[in-house]
Amino acid sequence: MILSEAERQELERIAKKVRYLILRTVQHSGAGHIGGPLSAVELLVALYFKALRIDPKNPTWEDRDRFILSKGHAAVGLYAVMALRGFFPLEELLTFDKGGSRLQGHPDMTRLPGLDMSSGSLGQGLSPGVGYALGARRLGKDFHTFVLLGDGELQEGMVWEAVHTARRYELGNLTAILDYNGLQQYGWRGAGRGDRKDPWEGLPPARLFAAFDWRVIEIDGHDFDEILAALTLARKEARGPRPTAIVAYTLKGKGLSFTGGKHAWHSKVPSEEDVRRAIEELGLSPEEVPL
Ligand SMILES: Cc1ncc(C[n+]2csc(CCOP(=O)(O)OP(=O)(O)O)c2C)c(N)n1
Repeated sequence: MILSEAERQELERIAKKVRYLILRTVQHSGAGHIGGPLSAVELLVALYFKALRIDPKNPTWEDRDRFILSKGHAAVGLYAVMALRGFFPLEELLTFDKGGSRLQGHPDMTRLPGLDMSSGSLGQGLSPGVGYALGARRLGKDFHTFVLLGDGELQEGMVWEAVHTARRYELGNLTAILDYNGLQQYGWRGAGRGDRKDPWEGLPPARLFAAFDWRVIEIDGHDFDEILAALTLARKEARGPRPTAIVAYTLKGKGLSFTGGKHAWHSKVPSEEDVRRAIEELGLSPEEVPL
């Protein structure tokens, strides 16, 4: 066990607040994603509250760890975590997806300090991750680069070019985290779109990363101890030649009875009633529901 009981409880409390903030923000803006952000909550909380070397007061610090949300449609989850971590005021979440806002529907690094890459066009985050990791090696810096991917986006060929390049340049200082919830925008088999097959059936991503000689760690992506153990291990061998892939098994829409495992919530806008129900299910007190 990596965490004390008190630390685990604290992280779980933060995760509940993040889930509420995701629903409230999307309900308020009238647009956004729910399922993908909810499945990545524990991964994002573990990164921003424990694993990443960052300073919210100095978001452009040269020696900070780099984090790229390659599954950029989960931006609202990242913003909720960054707000709670002190990068910007919580109320700013209510500007989400508005024209002049720093919090665009997909991350825009030219607007919000603290973002290391703009993303949203799936498949493009690992390549700049390779760039950061290679840059660190060439400059003799010890920051680590983490990239969060969705399983659907693994269908983009550019991901695999980056997977190959990272091993070819021996980037042990690069870690890809796969939010493997098994659902994409429209789900798969029998999900209302005919009989399309899960593209990874018979081709488990863990095996594919291993085939490129990455170090692969498989975890429960909602278990803070497992997540933090994997992130610690990934950083430990950063001087070595093998990048690390953390394959995190998750549930799309995790945390609420009406969203869990339901691809229909990929980008559905919650009603006020949905938000009220979420607050109740999460067991949040009035002070924990600030917006
Ligand atoms: C290149 C590209 N094609 C399509 C989309 C539209 N889109 C956004 S999210 C998504 C599904 C992504 O599935 P997955 O990577 O598994 O993410 P998650 O289930 O974690 O939300 C699609 C098709 C996009 N953003 N970029």
